[in-house]
Amino acid sequence: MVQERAFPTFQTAPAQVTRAEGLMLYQDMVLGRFFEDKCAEMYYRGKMFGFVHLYNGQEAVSTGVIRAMRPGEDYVCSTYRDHVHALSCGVPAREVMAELFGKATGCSKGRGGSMHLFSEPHRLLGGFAFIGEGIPVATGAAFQSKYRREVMGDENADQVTAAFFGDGTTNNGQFFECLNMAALWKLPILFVVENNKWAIGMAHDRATSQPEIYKKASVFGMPGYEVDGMDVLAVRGIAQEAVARARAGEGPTLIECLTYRFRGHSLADPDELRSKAEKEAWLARDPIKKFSAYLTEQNLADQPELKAIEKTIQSVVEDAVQFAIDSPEPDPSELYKYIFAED
Ligand SMILES: Cc1ncc(C[n+]2csc(CCOP(=O)(O)OP(=O)(O)O)c2C)c(N)n1
Ligand SMILES: [Mg+2]
Repeated sequence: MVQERAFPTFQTAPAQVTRAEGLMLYQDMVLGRFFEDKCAEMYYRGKMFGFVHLYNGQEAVSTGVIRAMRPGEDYVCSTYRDHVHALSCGVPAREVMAELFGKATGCSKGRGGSMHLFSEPHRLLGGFAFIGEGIPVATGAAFQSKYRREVMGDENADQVTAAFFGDGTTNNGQFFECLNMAALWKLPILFVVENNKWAIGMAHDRATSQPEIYKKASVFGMPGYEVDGMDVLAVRGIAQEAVARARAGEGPTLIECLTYRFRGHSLADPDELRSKAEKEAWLARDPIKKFSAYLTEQNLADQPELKAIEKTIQSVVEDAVQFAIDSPEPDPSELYKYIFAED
């Protein structure tokens, strides 16, 4: 059994939220969870093809970071585990579901599928099948913001970029090269590690010489934080600080979110390698249950209100499925369309 990393004492007090912010964060996490549960159902009913990687358990990271940014203006770069990042960015559930069904109405016009979600209006730079592939893309996006602002004099070019990737990916070269460049050029970027302890069936502690990933920031002279990735307010607090620093021209931040995926690596993974005890310990930290309890304890919402949100989201997800079913397949005569930007 993999030894459990001691849960650290986190540096920041939880961010204070208003009732409206709290409900917005709750809604976003519930959307991520319900959408993914529905994906599993549709996958096993043969509606989706290829690999489908779900995000259940990690919702506080997507919501905590992306909802601390300016959706539609700031850039987000994801991985193959990208559906929930897309939803937090504001890509409509209909367009994400249709993409997973390979339909022409999908956000990537049915050309991408699960691992290649993309949305120009929502500044979603992509899901990427290769691990680490998005890190240089995100670094480039951050570079262009800074270049437009400082070299071309565009004062509106103050966008921040967030690059999401897993623990396993931090052993790849792109991670180190991009951290170096981002620190050197003080790029406006958040490197967000979703440390869910596993890279498919490889335990993080067995694959890396220094399992505390946030410490790797220090060799680049960059701030590095570890945060409870099951606590949306803790993630949000750290993300807000990092976004403010990036926007002020003070450069990048590495944020290591300690989290866990509640399902197997992909829907094709029987998930037999992780121990029952480990899974149960992390299930008890479910970020949605934790935040629901917080909202009611703080009198920001009551149970019927939260149930009403869940009901609304359930219908959003059902509607997305119906939309995907009713949508047309891409037209084979348009196979070469959308290969170049001018299309
Ligand atoms: C360059 C490259 N090498 C290997 C793979 C095969 N692969 C797919 S997922 C994965 C593990 C990644 O784990 P992690 O970064 O922790 O992300 P998680 O799946 O846990 O979110 C690997 C090695 C790949 N997709 N790309
Ligand atoms: Mg991982």
